[in-house]
Amino acid sequence: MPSVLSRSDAADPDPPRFIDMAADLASFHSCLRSSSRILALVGAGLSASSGLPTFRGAGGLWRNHDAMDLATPDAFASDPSLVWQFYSARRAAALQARPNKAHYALAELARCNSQFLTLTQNVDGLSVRANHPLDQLLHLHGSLFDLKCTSFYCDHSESNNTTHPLTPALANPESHAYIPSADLPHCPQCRTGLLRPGVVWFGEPLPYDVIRAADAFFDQGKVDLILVIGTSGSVYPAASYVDRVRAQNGKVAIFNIDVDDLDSDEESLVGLPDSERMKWVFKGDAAEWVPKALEPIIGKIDLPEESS
Ligand code: BV8
Ligand code: ZN
Repeated sequence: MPSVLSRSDAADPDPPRFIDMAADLASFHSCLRSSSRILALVGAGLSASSGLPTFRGAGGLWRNHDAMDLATPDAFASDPSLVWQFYSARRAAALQARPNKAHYALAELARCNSQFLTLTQNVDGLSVRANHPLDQLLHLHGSLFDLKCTSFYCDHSESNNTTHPLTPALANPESHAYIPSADLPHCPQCRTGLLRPGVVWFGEPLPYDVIRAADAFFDQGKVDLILVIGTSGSVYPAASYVDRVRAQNGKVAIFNIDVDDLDSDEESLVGLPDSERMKWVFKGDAAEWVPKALEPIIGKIDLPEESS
């Protein structure tokens, strides 16, 4: 399945950066100034420079398990001990991490433009901790800090539970020991149901209210621009939002450290007058390039002092 980011383009992925990046930035700035309705689709690469592993490449393996194999209802049903150790380790890492400048830049753009909406595939909670206005932030795949009961007869769910560890048995992230279900997180309401992380697992539908809110944004008018930040665009339906913007002749700006494997005809784009240009590609760390790209609207972004 070709990723949404590749479209019958073939070019030398490695043009002389200096000139292009500066020229690209100026040309993108004029596009940004003339765009009123803006979307951002973000992925694990947004949080990479906050120290959190991505899904592809080395970060995609946890104890030799492919992260995507553990993020399924079947994995949880067959080995809740392993899956809870996986999610407990990710909760710990996310709690340790701090939002980076790109998280803050998107939050500031939301405050500057009421018609800006961030669609995050990330479950790490860093956009929330960067004070991104919550009514302009949709968690497509849930959150590590939401929990819900797995019992069919119980509808208990809770959000923003940052307790760590959730049970003493999950205290030691290095322990590979099997944890009996009795020592795994249980539902405080029905007392018998096993709790699970409030994330969307593969094969599960995205939250209905989230899908509806994203559709409502499209129904309210043309999306002029989508920022595609730190995502491989390999998971659906999240990746399809880029197609939807393209389908209505919206413009696309890609922020990715690994542009090389995303074939893009940068050369042929650079020469085009800005008004005709449909795509920008910023190769590099999102934490560096997103703030630069959004500067005309949000000004300079500084990280807040580390709170003690
Ligand atoms: C569903 C939560 C139906 C859990 C996640 C159509 C075609 C093919 C397949 C499908 C299809 N439709 C559905 C499917 C199946 C499946 C799917 O997409 N499979 C893929 C693998 C082919 N989709 C589903 O199952 C979805 N559900 O379809 O339900 C349904 C409907 C009704 C009733 C029943 C069922 C649910 C998908 C959601 C799964 N949950 N996360 C958890 O996190 O544990 S997905 C998870 O993986 C993330 O949320 C994210 O979405 C994805 C990882 O992708 P990225 O975030 O992009 O990360 P990745 O590592 O891949 O890439 C990082 C990028 O960043 C790289 O490009 C790298 O170069 C770049 N980068 C790195 N560092 C930096 C950087 N960029 C900038 N700066 C840096 N510093
Ligand atoms: Zn319950």
